[in-house]
Amino acid sequence: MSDPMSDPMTGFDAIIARDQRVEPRDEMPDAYRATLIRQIAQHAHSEIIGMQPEGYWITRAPSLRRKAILLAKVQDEAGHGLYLYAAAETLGADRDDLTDALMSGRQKYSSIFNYPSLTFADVGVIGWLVDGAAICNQVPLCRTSYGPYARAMIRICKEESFHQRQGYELLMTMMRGTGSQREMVQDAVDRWWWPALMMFGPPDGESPNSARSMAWKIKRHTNDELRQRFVDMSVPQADALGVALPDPELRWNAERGRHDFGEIDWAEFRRVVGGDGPCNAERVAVRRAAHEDGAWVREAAAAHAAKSAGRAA
Ligand code: FAQ
Repeated sequence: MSDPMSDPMTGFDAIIARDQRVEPRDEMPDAYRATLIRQIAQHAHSEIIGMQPEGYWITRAPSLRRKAILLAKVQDEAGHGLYLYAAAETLGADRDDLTDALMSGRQKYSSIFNYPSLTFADVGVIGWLVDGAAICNQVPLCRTSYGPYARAMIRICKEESFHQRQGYELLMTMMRGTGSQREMVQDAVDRWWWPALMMFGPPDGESPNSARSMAWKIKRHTNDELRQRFVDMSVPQADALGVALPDPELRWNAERGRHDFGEIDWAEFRRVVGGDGPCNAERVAVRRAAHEDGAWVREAAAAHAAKSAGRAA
């Protein structure tokens, strides 16, 4: 490690080189700020839109226990969205503008949430695979170079670990149940496996942001590295569960010490990210309706704040 006293580098470059954290008060290149706002906003939007596929099942959960667990999980996702929006605000982003960017399609959210949740087994598979992929991608973000984002990720990752376990536990229970329950689980795994692999983003050769984000230590691993890690992690979990992963090319490669896996349908990924997935229109419409329905809450909160400020003055 370099000695800060004899290191001629100062400012932003020095913070990055010494693996310290950039804080909101520090000077930073405009492009660093813009990249972070893009990534953090996309991440926040994903958490908020991500409440929908599971939220649908809250009133349909098969028992009070399952309903309470699911309600808590979906509430956690709302909380993650809020921490992340707050982190984006420390970079100068405006919250109303971010909300508008989501609803107008100016900013993206994760492709994964544009797929439907057809049965209650999907709740388990979302926990196992979607939260599992999210953790794999997000644990390294606890060491991302921007302080407020890194600190938000620590708490988010702890909660995502609970989410992943609750999904796996639900699937374990279903796999010990009836034949049709086992079929439901396998069907859900078949539908979510490939979209979960797409969560890690385009292949490294087609990822325009990776090189610069790695140099700035926003990202600590490339998209393909994390995707491979997720595949290697999931195979023994699928075996323990007793489900098959829907990829005939998936096999252990002793030479690489990793699993080989089949080609992802990148045309599907581009379609879904481009707005033409199975549920894109519905997800955005539901978000817009919720925002409009909540207008009176925002107005009341603003009126209350103005009144309190008036009283204090
Ligand atoms: N979907 O150059 P790259 C969760 C975009 S949270 C849609 O590789 P980058 C919790 C990308 O933004 C899930 N768009 O980009 C939960 C870029 O856009 P641009 C969300 C995607 O940023 C669980 C363009 O493509 N997690 O699941 C996707 O270096 C259960 C080029 O890509 C995060 O957001 C995609 N899959 O790497 C909630 C984690 N992939 O520049 C509820 C933080 C890429 O054209 C239930 N984000 N794009 O506007 C990251 O780690 C990174 O942003 C990556 C993409 C790895 C996602």
